[in-house]
Amino acid sequence: MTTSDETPAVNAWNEWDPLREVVVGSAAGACYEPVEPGNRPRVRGSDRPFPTGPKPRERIARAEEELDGLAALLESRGIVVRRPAEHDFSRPVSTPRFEVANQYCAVCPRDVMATVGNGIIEATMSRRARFFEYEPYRPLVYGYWESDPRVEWTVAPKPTMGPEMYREEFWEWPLEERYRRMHESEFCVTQDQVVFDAADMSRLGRDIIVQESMTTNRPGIRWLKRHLEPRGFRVHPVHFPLDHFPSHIDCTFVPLAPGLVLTNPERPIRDGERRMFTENGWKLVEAPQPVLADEQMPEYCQSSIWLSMNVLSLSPTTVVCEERERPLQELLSGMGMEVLTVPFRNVFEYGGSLHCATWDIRRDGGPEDYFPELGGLPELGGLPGPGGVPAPAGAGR
Ligand code: DAV
Repeated sequence: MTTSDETPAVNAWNEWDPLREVVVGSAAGACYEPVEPGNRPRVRGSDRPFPTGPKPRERIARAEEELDGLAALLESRGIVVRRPAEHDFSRPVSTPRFEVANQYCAVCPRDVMATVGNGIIEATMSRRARFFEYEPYRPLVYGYWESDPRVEWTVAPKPTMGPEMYREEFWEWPLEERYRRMHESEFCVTQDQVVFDAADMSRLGRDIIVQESMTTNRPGIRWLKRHLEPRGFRVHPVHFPLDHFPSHIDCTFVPLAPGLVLTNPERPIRDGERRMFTENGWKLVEAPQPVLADEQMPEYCQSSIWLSMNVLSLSPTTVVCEERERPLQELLSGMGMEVLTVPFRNVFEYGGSLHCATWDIRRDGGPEDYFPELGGLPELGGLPGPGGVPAPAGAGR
């Protein structure tokens, strides 16, 4: 891993600057996600029990072929592509506080790993089966960390994932109850420990938005705030009250370029939270209806049809979309963007599409302020970043 003198080995400040290096997930060894207090996977349109253990070889091969296809497309554009190490997901996890029969997969690095500026953050995760999901990425993390002293590596505090961390009755609430509670942001995880998945975060230069969800609680957001604000970021919690099962922000609110966010028409952002964007001249553009109806989604897929908008930006003007999502492709081309496509539907049952299945390591660009009207930008510090100077002792709060 060699890098130029100027750009640190790890450098990504937003979702859209020109992409230079990326990790693409792998379906090798993937298992069905187990039923656990933080997750009740269901077979779509059926009461059959959800399968357990390793996924069949052919299903894995179909997904891996599409992941390889994405990797090849990115390489053809001159982007360095890395893949996770092998990991035995069929092994149970047992800690002093819980046991789970098997793990999940390394298809979605986005859920676990975040690049924020010149730092890598490993999320706490919110589900037992994903407790050790950082492991397949560790050889890469060591590589980046060893190759460049400017790279900061942070592991967020692991929660116990014991029974006290979950509110199991959440899964039994009837829809009316959920509707009544939609503004409370109380889901299957309690507020007693720090919990977040990396995919609830979205990077907009010096501003980071974090969705409160089934996979990220208020202490999780507080931890990110207290970690990132002394390093020069502003961290903003965001909410999408009409999403009754929120998990990961990247099928809901997807920044594509400075001043431009693709939004989910079924999940508007909470009123007061929209202002930050409109007052800073940002445009929120609604994604078109996805081509697949709910009953056409793969039967083991736990995500919504809005995987359609889970796109990967290669630059502010180039975006990768799923091959069959024509309405979205037309919208984006109509806005002057170059749209690249790959088939990706066999990846859906592994929890995500193009954004979920990638983790950007290096993009051009630096710590821009895209929200000048917010004011009160903290000093860039802590990280020995582009300025090269670490923050003075006591700069944290
Ligand atoms: O809207 O179905 C999917 C998130 C995938 N990691 C949704 C969220």
